[in-house]
Amino acid sequence: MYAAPREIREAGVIRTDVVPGRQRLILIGVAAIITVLIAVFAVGRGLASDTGGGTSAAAGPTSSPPSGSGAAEVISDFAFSPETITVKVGSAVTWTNHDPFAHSVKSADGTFVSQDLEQGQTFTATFKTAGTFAYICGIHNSMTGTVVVQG
Ligand SMILES: [Cu+2]
Repeated sequence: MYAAPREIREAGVIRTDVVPGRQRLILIGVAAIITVLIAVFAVGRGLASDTGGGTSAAAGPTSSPPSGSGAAEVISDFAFSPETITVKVGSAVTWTNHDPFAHSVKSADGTFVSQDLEQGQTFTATFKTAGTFAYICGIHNSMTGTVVVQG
């Protein structure tokens, strides 16, 4: 019963002796600066790793063609988007299936036919001659699209 009050008094004395007012302010200031620096470094590393990851992820799964010579088609909700895509001769068009069902790309004249594409899979066709190429999904024939290739 007598020990508890003494400990409290001792603790109070220790605090006052070891950390006087001025030193307390300095310590608080230094601690605040260190905290800010750590936060800045943490954010910087986070952003750097995010950027790196995004870049490698984009380059990884598909050898995506340069934006100047390639175009992207999305297969989603049982539709090709855009339904009509216009590219220049020599361009590649890459279809990516976003549906949790298999789809395929099958041109009316048979010049380009994909295998069945599961979710996340891609198919790329390169168009070396000008013309209008209609295509469908080989699994769901009501899904239609058109590639217009301009010379
Ligand atoms: Cu389909």
